[in-house]
Amino acid sequence: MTDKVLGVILGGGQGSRLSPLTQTRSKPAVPIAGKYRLVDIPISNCLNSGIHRMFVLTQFNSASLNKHIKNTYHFSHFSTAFVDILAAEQTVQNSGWFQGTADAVRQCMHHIVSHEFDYILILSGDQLYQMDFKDMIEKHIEANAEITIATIPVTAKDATDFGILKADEENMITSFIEKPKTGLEDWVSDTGEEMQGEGRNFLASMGIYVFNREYLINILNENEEEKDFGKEILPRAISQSRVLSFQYEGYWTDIGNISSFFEANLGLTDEIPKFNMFDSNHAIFTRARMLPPSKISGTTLDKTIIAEGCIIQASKVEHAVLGIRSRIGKDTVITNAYIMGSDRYQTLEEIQDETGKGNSLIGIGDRCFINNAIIDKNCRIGNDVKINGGDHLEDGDFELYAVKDGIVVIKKGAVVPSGTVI
Ligand code: ADQ
Ligand code: ADP
Repeated sequence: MTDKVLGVILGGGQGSRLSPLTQTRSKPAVPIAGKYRLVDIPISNCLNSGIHRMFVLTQFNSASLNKHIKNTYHFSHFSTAFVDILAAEQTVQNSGWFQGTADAVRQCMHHIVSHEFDYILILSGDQLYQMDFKDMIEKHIEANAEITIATIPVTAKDATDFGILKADEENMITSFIEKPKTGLEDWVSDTGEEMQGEGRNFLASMGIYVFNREYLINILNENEEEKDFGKEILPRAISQSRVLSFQYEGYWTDIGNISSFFEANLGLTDEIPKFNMFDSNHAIFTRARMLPPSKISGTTLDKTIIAEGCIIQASKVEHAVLGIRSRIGKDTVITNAYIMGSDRYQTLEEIQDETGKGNSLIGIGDRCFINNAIIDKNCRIGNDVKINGGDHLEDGDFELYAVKDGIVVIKKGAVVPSGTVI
């Protein structure tokens, strides 16, 4: 049945909420959990569900995204599987960017329809979850629905950030509102005893949709002025067709902004993380890099994830994710931080040469203190640098770093001189 499904991953608009991580790369290429990229999550969910053909739609066709997809997702010549990137492109009919999620799919339709499929699975590119889409597609077919929306119970506090809906006793959606700002009391649903016990009384759209092929083609063609699924296409569809709610109760989180991105990454260091990277039935695929094992000396480690190829001499690392090829100098203390690592090692000659000139090396130097921070790739943090994020810092965007919700984000490739205090 999943061979009749084509996956479409919405790779992101401008990604401004994740800036400065998206300053030099597209959103799907943002590194997470020390060794993966955001786009690996929906792609892995598709592959684990038996969906082997998918497109990634992106506004910016960055070199790093292309390289990652090309180097990671290889399939046999005898299989029909593929993961292809479709970037916003100028055509005779269209000169602009994707104007919204539905517009992105509409503009790529001429590529999409050249494949055979009965159902199209539309996914967001910025969510952390492990879901088997087979169940959802089965329910969609059984219910003879035109569209199925995956839904999850949320609290009143979260409800204003999502599409909220109500369904009848057969789970057919009767009404839908995108990100309601007022009148929330009219949108309470019976989400079951367990969810109600947690105060999760509202059914939110997860931004995961199954559409019947012809239905999607027609609704997009007939309503060309409608650019967005959540704001326009879905409310229209619900008023005129069979739209099913598929309720999901596993772990799922939207990682659209810096603080949710930070929390999602550090959450992986919990004793039993809600997102389980160690589950071989839901493996997360990424590029195989053949890096050496990590080398650690003189360090007290607690609640920390360390990717491959790191060289760590810090005195303490606590509640942190250290990405591939991270290098951390002596007597440095790192707490509550995501260090993304780097793309290469420096040679011994280069290290000698740079040290002789008094330059900082790739990685983090000696005697530094780093707390509440994200250090993007390839940064050179000198010695005796103090980076202490927290509520005492005001949000702002500077040359080397930005502060968002008290989290300091050091920009990719930034050179932070010895002795700097942030
Ligand atoms: P949002 O996530 O706020 O709400 P949106 O900004 O439209 O909706 O993004 C959906 C996905 O599409 C994201 O992965 C985003 O990066 C991507 N995207 C956005 N604009 C794009 C463009 N122009 N080109 C390509 N990709 C683009 C949506 C639904 C809500 C639902 C939440 C759940 O509208 O109803 O509750 O998802 O997270
Ligand atoms: P990002 O991961 O930050 O989006 P890219 O994917 O574009 O960045 O860069 C990663 C790739 O670039 C790595 O595979 C690495 O081989 C290469 N790379 C980046 N910087 C350098 C450099 N200074 N020297 C050699 N290779 C580099």
